[in-house]
Amino acid sequence: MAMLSFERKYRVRGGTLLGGDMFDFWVGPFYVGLFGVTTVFFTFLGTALIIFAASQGPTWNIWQISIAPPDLSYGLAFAPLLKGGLWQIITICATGAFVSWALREVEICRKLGIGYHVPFAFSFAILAYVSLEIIRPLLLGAWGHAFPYGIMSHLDWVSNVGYQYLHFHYNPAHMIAVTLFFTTVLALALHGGLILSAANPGKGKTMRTPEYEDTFFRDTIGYSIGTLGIHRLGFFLAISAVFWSAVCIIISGPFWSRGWPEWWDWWLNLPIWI
Ligand code: 07D
Ligand code: 07D
Ligand code: U10
Repeated sequence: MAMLSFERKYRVRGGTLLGGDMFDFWVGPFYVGLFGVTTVFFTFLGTALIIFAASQGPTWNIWQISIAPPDLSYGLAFAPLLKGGLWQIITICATGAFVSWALREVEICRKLGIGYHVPFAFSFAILAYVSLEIIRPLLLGAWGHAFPYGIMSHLDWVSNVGYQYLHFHYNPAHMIAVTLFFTTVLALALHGGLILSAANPGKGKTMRTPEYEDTFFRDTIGYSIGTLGIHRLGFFLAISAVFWSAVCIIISGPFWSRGWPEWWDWWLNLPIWI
């Protein structure tokens, strides 16, 4: 890919976390870095193992391929390759690839002299994944509690785990997470809509400045959070949604093993009713 005219200015040496300038170069549009190499290593190994595991299974149907964690009876031990061992190595590769990707983002931020907000946000997605695949199974004492790698089978896992707690919607942290996800989407729709309405008003019309954007919301709801503020809010909403998702699954099992509707009995048991 041709180098864009402005890239020469921004493609500077330095800012690496590890490895000095060993891999401090670009291939086409991509910055490499030591963590680019580790990303490629873990991704290739992980993907190859997924393909190998699929080759041992009953189907090549993309929707039905499923690489399951070991049976609960293995507890936290290593399992034979075809009995969940592959799942265990794939999990190491996936975690290695996600963390490498985040660290490569950090190096790029350092080169550009910008904040670490993007890798910080991505680290919340990694936290959610690690909560599901590592932290919760560790707390429950068996890798068999983790979700399997398969497009439909991971949905079966979500549904099964949901019904294990009778009615997952009654999980209070799930409620907070769902509300935050919905609010994130509302905020993005409002923001995208507002920016387009001012910056892209249609042929022949003049583009409007941020004061118009502020005024729209002051006229409508009496308050404008401002042009920087809406990005802070979006960032906060999105990472909070994922944070509360991690909380909702970690408490299910390790800290609450009955149905979630029952958790609300604390309300009926308040001394004020007696
Ligand atoms: C749009 C960025 C692009 C990413 C894409 C996903 C793979 C998997 C692997 C065949 C928004 C690439 C997919 C690399 C191929 C194999 C072995 C991101 C965008 C396009 N899920 N989930 C999907 C993952 C979990 C749930 C789709 C991953 C939890 C539900 C896709 C993980 C729970 C539904 C997918 C993960 C859960 C989905 C679309 C990891 C709770 C759907 C994802 C690593 C979070 C939806 C058939 C998307 C669907 C869906 C991937 C974890 C629930 C296959 C990689 C266990 C209820 N999930 N998921 O657009 O259609 O994300 O499923 O944690 O309804 Mg899932
Ligand atoms: C885990 C993804 C991490 C991804 C990473 C990157 C690649 C590279 C490459 C594209 C967390 C992967 C990258 C592979 C790809 C290329 C090139 C994100 C992760 C690191 N629920 N529920 C949630 C709702 C019900 C249940 C979360 C709604 C039922 C269980 C969210 C409803 C029952 C679990 C949520 C609903 C049930 C959840 C998911 C409605 C089932 C979880 C978001 C409207 C009968 C999961 C941490 C998330 C969770 C979770 C929403 C219904 C069960 C808040 C809106 C009642 C068991 N549900 N749910 O966490 O908290 O993303 O996971 O009914 O485990 Mg739920
Ligand atoms: C935002 C914004 C803003 C902008 C923006 C954006 C947010 C202020 C200024 C950005 C937003 C968009 C562009 C909108 C669209 C985005 C989404 C909908 C999000 C989802 C994104 C995707 C689905 C795209 C995913 C694509 C990826 C992850 C790229 C894949 C990259 C690679 C394969 C190469 C990665 C490079 C590495 C690891 C470094 C090392 C590189 C090399 C050694 C050389 C290159 C090597 C290869 C190509 C081979 C590597 C192979 C790998 C990794 C494994 C592949 C394995 C297979 C089996 C295929 O706010 O406004 O505007 O723009």
